[in-house]
Amino acid sequence: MTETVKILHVADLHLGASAYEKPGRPRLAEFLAAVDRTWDLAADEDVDAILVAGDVFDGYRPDAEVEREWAARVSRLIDEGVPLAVVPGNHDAPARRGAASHLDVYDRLRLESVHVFSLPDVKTLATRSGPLEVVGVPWPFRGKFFEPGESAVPADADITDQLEGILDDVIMPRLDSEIPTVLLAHLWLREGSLSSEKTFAVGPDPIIPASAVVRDEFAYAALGHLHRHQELPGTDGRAVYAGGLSRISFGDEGIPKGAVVAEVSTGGCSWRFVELPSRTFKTIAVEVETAEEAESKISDSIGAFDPADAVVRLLVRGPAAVLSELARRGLAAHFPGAFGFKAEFERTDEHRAGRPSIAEDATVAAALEQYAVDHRPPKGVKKEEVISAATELERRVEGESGGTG
Ligand SMILES: [Mn+2]
Repeated sequence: MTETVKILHVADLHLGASAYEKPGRPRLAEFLAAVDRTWDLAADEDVDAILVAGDVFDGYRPDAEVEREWAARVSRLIDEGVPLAVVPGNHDAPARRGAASHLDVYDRLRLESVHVFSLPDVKTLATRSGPLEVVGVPWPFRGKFFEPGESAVPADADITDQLEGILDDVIMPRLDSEIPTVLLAHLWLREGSLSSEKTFAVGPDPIIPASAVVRDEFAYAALGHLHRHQELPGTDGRAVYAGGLSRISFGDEGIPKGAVVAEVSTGGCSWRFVELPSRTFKTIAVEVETAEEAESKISDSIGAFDPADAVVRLLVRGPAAVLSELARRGLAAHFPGAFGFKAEFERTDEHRAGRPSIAEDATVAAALEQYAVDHRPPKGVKKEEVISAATELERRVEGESGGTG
């Protein structure tokens, strides 16, 4: 009979992500607690190894605090005798050729039970249940670890070809058929679906077909990058995105977060997804004709939903004059105890050009709110950031003119 190795697969921790943070209320503790719960789950399940499929950090220059806390979590696994394998994701490393990831530090320390794949490679983990082969594929930055082809920027097809070549020529011949093998990769595989309904514009992310990397020799493919937990179609249920550990933004609204516990052998695998607690993101939409009816319509829409600790987005549709009245009043009071709140307005009446709708005595914040109602903010511009920067500027200017020097 063949040995069975039990693994825990997690991805996209994004330690250091700061969306919806407020002064004095950082989110790092929340993201770290999610890692701790995952490690607790691994201990409860008595797994033989933990595989992290990339995006440990939210940025390639993590704060010292973020790095220290990640190191503490790596250290816990060393103490518990659980081997850890990690592939850097697109958030973990700069795109520049030859640039290091902060995760590479753990590779250079040559820790016996900690394995980092800075390049595609195969490593054998010594687990309590016997050896486990891990084929690691870090995020394929265009031109980073692939030789550039004829064009300076390799196309997705070039990256796919080169990745297939590395697997065929370098990695697959080295596999031991007596040992269970898993793939650990941070990749955007074409068959996957995104966490949010929005489609991305063509960007720097190479998208490759699953068939290029999910080989028959792999009992299981532990994937990271797409923040929606899913089993990839056409892979006999062997290729799985863990789907992220924490809800970061509204793209994660309603999507379960957690880890996958899998049992793998040379004969195949079985796995199950374990949902772990994560912050609630909730969108509430209302349409109003008058400012007077807004209160009751919003209350009705909230219903039994408890906003405590949630991040709430209130979408209000209505005539511009009503929206600007509501923006002036502020709507956050409807959601006591919410961790984060934002209101978004969509006008239902025609925009009459040349009609100024910003009051002369409006504050900068109110004027920008109204501007955002009248005009769609340019792509990539976040209304909240502009308002917060403008408010800070206003505060500083006032502070200077009335300050004590
Ligand atoms: Mn990613």
